[in-house]
Amino acid sequence: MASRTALVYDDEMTSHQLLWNDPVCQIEVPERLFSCWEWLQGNNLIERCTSVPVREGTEDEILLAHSSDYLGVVKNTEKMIKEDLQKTSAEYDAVYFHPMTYRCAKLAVGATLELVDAVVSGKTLNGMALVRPPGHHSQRSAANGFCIFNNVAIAAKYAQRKYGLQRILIVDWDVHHGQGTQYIFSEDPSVLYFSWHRFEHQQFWPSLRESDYDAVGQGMGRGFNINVPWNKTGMGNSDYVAVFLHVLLPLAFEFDPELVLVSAGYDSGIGDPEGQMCATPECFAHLTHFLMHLAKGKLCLVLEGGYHLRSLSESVCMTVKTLLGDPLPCLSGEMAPCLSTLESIHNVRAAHKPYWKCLMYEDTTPLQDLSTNLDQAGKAEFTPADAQPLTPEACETVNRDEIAKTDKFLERHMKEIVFPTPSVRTAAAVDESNTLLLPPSLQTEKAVDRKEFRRVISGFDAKLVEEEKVLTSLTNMMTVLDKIIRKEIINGLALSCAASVSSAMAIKYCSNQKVQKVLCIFLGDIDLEMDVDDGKVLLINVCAKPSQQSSTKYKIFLQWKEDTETTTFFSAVTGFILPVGYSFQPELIILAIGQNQSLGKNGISLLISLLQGLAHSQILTLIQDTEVNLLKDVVKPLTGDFVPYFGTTAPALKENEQIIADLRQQLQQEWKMLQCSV
Ligand code: Q9C
Ligand code: ZN
Repeated sequence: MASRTALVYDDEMTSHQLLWNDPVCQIEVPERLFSCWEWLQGNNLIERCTSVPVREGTEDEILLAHSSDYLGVVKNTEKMIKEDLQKTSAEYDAVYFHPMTYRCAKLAVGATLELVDAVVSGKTLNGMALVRPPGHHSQRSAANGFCIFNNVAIAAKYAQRKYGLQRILIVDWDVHHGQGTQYIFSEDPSVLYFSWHRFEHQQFWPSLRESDYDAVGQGMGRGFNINVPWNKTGMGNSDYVAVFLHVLLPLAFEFDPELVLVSAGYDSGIGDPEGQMCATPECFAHLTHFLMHLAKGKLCLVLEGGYHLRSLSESVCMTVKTLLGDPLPCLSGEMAPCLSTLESIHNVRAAHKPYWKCLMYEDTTPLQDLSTNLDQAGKAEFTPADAQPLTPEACETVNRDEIAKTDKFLERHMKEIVFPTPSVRTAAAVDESNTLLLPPSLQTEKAVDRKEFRRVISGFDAKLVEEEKVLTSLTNMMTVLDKIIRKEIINGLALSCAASVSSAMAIKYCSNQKVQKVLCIFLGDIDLEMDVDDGKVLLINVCAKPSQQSSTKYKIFLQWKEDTETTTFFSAVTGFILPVGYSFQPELIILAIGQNQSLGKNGISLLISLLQGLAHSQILTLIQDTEVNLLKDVVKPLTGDFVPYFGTTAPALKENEQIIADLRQQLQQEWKMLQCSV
């Protein structure tokens, strides 16, 4: 059976290389590809993917995004001697040509298009192309920034032409601005282009005015170009996730793409000499995971930059593992975006307010140049030594030391964050009569009678549990929960005749088993007082009836109306539940579905799927037996077989959005990832 993830690679693309001394271009080396491949091999990831052979992109395909004059120029370099190659290279900014450049650039295009074919045709669900030279700086008639042909731009045009796609999202997480891609689609509303990039108030290369947040697209394309400038270096996991949650995802869900292409540059990762950012490899697992929830999962990643070999390779492995559906490592580090990030988020949201329904109730105007005056806004610390000119030899030494430092950090770090994946993903415990509702592939658990279980149960109000039926459903639940805690399974589900009692007892059991932090999301009416006062449990109750109690740090009531629009649902998930979850950093999640929950099947599936970015994907789902019709919608995301689809959405009612905005306002000092403004 073909694997769900395509991998496109050919080592011939390592033959393009720099033939002379050039300090600007020397980081773009063939080892970048070799290294990724070796690390994928070392992690046994290659055999888990569907291998797709590369081909050359044709002239017609290249002409989808480039002029024939420019194609001619590149073609001519094939026969050139070194001096002429050097001369042609000098006509462009930060580019080198080699006799094999034309061939490799054609292979990079062809590899990308083969990936698009595999994914759009449905042969695979998603995939990655490891290519050189990269593409996103390349323009209609110009090479730029190591890029010859714009692989991703050509891919978008190709997918439109060949498959008639009407909405394509391009996510450019490379640390540089893909100005080439921006130019190609700036007037095109059928391609939504998102790029974040090191900008430093236009001081950083390519230092363009049009890389700022107020470049939103032109003509018909207004609103379809999203730039998030990084005005400081040292941005890390929380900054990246905050921008995804508060900028990219809301707009992307509303845009409703049919295909997602990623300009996957890893120079935004830790240790990269160009980016000077701090995002650790597992961050790319989370970014990938978020994007897997768009376009029915059709996701194609194409390598762009990334110059620290180990950081690049670890991050590529994280990306591919996530595409394959493996559980995600937790994000490390304190989860709070820095001030400069908040300012950028605020500004992009304000600039895009006229074009997107999900931003229509923002009351914001751009904060012009605020962070220049905010000295505390930055994260990275620079010693004066960084500012002094160094001799080439001294530079070499500093660089070598820097590289080694990150190598060492990553060696330790990856050991800390990755834990062995249980061989069984999902298990379920339901009573006999409901076993038939489960897919036959699912591992089913028989309740076991254990001393620890009885101890937990006996600690509860006796009349709650005197019934035989209740007792069985509680033991069912604890059997599954216990396996999750012991890491024998990743996630599980249990039917319960009293979801409130089951949740309370699951929480108690976790505490007995020394699980430090539990996120409990309860959908529907809770009919008993839940004790969450020790700070180890965070309870979010999404419930139709307005709560008598007001929300506190560890007990949050989110009022939900039966007819609440999908738009509001997305903003509740990306703008509230996930930010709170990412701030809390739970070790385990309990999701309970009780009576009178009003989210809808598709919504519940999406929520369960996205929550798997937290807590090493360890999640116990409890379903009240009256809601047994939701079983299928719970199992799918747990087993990794959920393909989200919502279609286009209507604008939200202000009063519904207001409920979320008020809660965010109230809690953003406690849960810092909720912040989306300064
Ligand atoms: N003073 C990619 O990451 N730096 N390209 C130029 C000139 C060029 C990066 C500095 C960086 C190009 C695909
Ligand atoms: Zn780059």
